[in-house]
Amino acid sequence: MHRTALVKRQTAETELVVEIDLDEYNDPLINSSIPFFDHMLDQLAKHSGFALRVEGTGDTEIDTHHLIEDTGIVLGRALNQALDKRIGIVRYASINLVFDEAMIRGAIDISGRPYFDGNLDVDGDIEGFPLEVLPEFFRAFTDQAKLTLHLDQLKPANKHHLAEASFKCLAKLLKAAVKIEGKDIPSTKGTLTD
Ligand SMILES: [Mn+2]
Repeated sequence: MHRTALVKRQTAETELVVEIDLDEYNDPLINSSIPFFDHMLDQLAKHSGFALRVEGTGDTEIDTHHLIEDTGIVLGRALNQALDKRIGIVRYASINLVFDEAMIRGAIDISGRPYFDGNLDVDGDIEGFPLEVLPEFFRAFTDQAKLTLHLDQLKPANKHHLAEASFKCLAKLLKAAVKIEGKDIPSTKGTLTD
């Protein structure tokens, strides 16, 4: 049985739909209304191997911050829902992800405990994608997905490469950590959701 979820969220600021299948890959269906963010979400879909649909609209005439952060919330909810009780998952993964001069050291624990830590250089803006939303996106995502994520930038990097390496790193971490390798919940506590 495939692990899937469909999550919708509407507020006065944004409206989002995320659909995910952890056990099947399809061409990504991404339309966040922010082109560079679409490029990032395409990376997330492609390199995680998940079937992913993200549709978003919002008050981007004010700032793209709301929509990008809220996408993290809804993506996190969808992942949490698809993982259900997290039975049999690998749980942990770590990787150094390089993109030319950019290098991100990432580690994940699908632990049930929301935690994000990282030292990403957040100066600057790429076509309506302010880099300062990167940690906001990852924090919103980990809060809702109930997992621990560390993304550390090891070297100075071009902004586009840095953002893209971060999303690719998250994708590869998720791909490895959600794989099923057993039949029980990989925790001596007996739960990864509480
Ligand atoms: Mn690119």
